[in-house]
Amino acid sequence: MLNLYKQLVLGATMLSLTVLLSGCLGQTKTVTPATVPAALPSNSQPEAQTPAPAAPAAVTPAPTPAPTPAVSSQTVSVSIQNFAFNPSPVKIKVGDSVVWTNDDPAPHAIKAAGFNSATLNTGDAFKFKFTAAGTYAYSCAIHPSMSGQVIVE
Ligand SMILES: [Cu+2]
Repeated sequence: MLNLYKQLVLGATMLSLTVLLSGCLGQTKTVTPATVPAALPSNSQPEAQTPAPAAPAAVTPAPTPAPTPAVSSQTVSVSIQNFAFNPSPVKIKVGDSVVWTNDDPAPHAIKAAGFNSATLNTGDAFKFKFTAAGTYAYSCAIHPSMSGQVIVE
């Protein structure tokens, strides 16, 4: 009677062990396919992020050429020779300057409504910057018959 009971207990433990083992094997099998599809989207994500920083880099140099044509700061030369201004009239843009140089043996001076130079002896120069658009008529303070024009656009 005792031996029969032992055999029953042993058989029961053996059965439960095989159930446990098969249960464990079944669980590891279900875990494995779950990790495979999870790894695929994580690999595709860094590939999609790589071309993304190239877009903001192309936007950065765009605002740079905008302020370039707004400011003009050129200097135009006018020669005073043979009791005349050459060239005249001169056409410039707002922000440009005109430099008058006396290439005559006689002294001259620039006289205008908005600006006046000192007496310019041979080789002397006078520079004026025009900050507003308009037509500026000028003459020589020493020789009133000498006249010239600056057109600021
Ligand atoms: Cu003069």
